[in-house]
Amino acid sequence: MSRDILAEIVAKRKADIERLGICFGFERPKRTRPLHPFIAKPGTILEVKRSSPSKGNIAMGLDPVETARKYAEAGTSAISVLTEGNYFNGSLADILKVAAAAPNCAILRKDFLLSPEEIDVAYDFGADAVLLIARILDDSTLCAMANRARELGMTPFVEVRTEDDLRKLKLVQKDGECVAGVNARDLRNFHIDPLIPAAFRKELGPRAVFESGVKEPSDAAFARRLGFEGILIGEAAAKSPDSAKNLVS
Ligand code: IGP
Repeated sequence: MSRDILAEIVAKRKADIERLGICFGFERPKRTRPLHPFIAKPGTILEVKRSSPSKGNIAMGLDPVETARKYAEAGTSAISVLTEGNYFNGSLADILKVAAAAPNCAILRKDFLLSPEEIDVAYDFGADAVLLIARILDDSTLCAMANRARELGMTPFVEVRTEDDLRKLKLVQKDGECVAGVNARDLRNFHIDPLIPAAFRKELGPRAVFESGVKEPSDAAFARRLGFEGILIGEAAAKSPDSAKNLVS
C-alpha cells in the first residue's frame, strides 16, 4: 500500500484542532467549583496523563471520558488534566471531556502557563483551578495570574520546589486563598526526592499537596504522615484507572 498523505494530513489536523480545545459534541461547562475547599481536608487528586518527558508513553491510548468516570467512581476529590501538548500529549479539549464526564469533581488545569490571559482560557474550558509553577514565573506575573484566577472564582495552585519558590508562594498567600503543591520531582532533571516535600511541609500553610512519585498506598500513607491534605497521583492512576480507588485516601 502506498502512503496516503491526505489521510495523514487530516489525522494531524484533527490532533492540532483538539489541542486548541475545539472539541465537537462537548459543551463548555458553565460552573466553577474552586479546589481549595476540597484540599482543606484530606483528599486525592488523580491526573489524566498520557505521557511525560521522563517516562515517555504512560497511557497513550487513554480515553479522557472513560478515565474521568473511573476516577470519579474511585472517589477522587479532583482531577488534574495535563493540557500541555508537545511533551505530555494533552490538550484543552481534554478538560471539556473530563468536565462533562465528572461533573462533581473539581478540575485542575496542569500546564506551563505563562500569562494572565491563559487563566481566562482555562476558565473558558471549564477549569476550576490552575497550576502556577513558581519557578517559571516572576513575582508580579505569578501574583497577577493568581489574582485573575480568584477573580474568576478559580483556585490558584502554586507549585514550589525551591526556597525562592516558597518566598513567591507567600506573596500569593498574602493576596487570598490558594493551594500549595510541592513537587517531589525536579522538573529540570526528573529526579524524585520525597524528602523535599517533607522539608517544606511546615512552610506551606493549611492546604498542601504532595505531588509526584506516589505509586503505592504506602507512598500515600507516607505523604499523609508528613501532614499533606492533598496527594496528586499521575502515572500510577493513569496506567490503571480501574485500581485507582486503592490509591484514593
Ligand atoms: C504526577 P506522577 O509521578 O504521579 O506521574 O506525577 C504530577 O505530580 C506530575 O505530573 C506533575 C507535573 C507538574 C507535570 C507535577 N507537577 C508540572 C507537568 C507540570
